[in-house]
Parts: sequence; structure tokens; C-alpha cells
Amino acid sequence: MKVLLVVTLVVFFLGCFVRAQNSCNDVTGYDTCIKFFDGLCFRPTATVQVQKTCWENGRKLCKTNYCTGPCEEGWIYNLDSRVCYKVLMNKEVSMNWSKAQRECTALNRFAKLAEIKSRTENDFIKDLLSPRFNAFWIGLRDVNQEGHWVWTDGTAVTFSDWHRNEPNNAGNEDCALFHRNSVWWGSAGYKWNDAPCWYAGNYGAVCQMPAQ
Ligand code: MMA
Ligand code: CA
Repeated sequence: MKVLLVVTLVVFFLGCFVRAQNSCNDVTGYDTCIKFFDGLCFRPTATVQVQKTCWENGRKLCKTNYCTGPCEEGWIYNLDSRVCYKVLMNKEVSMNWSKAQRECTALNRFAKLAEIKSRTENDFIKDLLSPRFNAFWIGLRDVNQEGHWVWTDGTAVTFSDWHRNEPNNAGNEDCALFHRNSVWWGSAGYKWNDAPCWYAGNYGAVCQMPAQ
């Protein structure tokens, strides 16, 4: 009888352990920078979308789990802003600003280039960017009035993360992007730069859309 009880208990706790390992909230094997989306990962529909390995000085630091949460399949949820993001970076042909905006809308009619209103959102997005692309368009322009930067929803910039000496409108630059590297600056660390809207170098884009 005692043995049976012990066996039952062991099986029960082992079961819990296995279940915990399979849940989003488990940190086994990962380091502390796993991002939790409290509660959401426990929803059966909330799938882990991206597992990104972070590196520092050639050392594997951690894996970051991102969740779809209440977003459409293929999008990543930011619990802080409650916005869904998708980074366009699989294109063979790179895109200028207008094409990037169209590509976002083509995914969903409520989608558009990202409008980044806070440091938290900015950091969240920067984590999603791939070094394979040198820059990523965002929904910010000064087309109507030089130096007056406006998000595509019409709101003026409150938060910004321009690179030093940017925006400089070098030869008429009216569209903003995250810039990884530049021959002029070296590593730009995905600070913002203004670039010509028609330019289509090795560029991706960041789309956003509301959660469902
Ligand atoms: C490039 C281009 C500009 C940027 C400057 C910085 C030469 O132009 O990326 O947008 O402002 O570099 O020197
Ligand atoms: Ca510039």
C-alpha cells in the first residue's frame, strides 16, 4: 500500500515536471532573457513564433521566445504595446518605402509600417531584426514638410531614436529606417536614419497591426 502511494506520487510529480517543461513558462535550457507573455503562453492558441538565439562576444547567451498571443498566425505579440509585429526580411528583391508600406497592407488590410511610440516598443522591434538586412523601413516620413517627422497615422514624433547627426536630409531624405551599419558610421546599432524614400538597398521593413 505504501509503495503504491509512493509510486503514485512520483508519477504525479514527474507528470507535472514534464508538463512544465513543455509550457512556455519554462526556463529550462534557456537563460534569463526569455521574454514571458504572462498568461498568454498558456493559452492553447498561443504558439511560440520565434526562438532567437542571442550572442555576446561569441558566447551563446540565451534564447528568446516570442509568442503569437492574440495576433494572427505569423505575427509576434508585444504585450506592452498590445500590438502585433511582423518583420519583412525574406525578400530577394529589396523594397523602397512605398513598396514596403504596400507589402505590409498586402498581409492584412489593417497592417502598416510600424509606428514606434516608445523606447519599449523600439527595443522590442530591434530584437526581431536580422543582421542579414542593413536597414528596415518604418512608418515615419517628413514628406510634407522638411524636418517635420510624422507617423503614417498622422501623429507627430514624440519618442525618437535617431542616430547621431541624423536626420540630416542628405540629398533629400524623407523616409525613416532602422540602420544597422553604414560605411560612414560603422555600426549604427539599428538607430534611426533618414534615407531617400525611393531607395531600395538591402532593406527590409517592420509591419504592425492590431491584436485580434
Ligand atoms: C549616407 C546615408 C545618409 C546618412 C549618411 C551619414 C552618405 O549618405 O545613409 O542617410 O545620413 O550616410 O553620413
Ligand atoms: Ca540620413
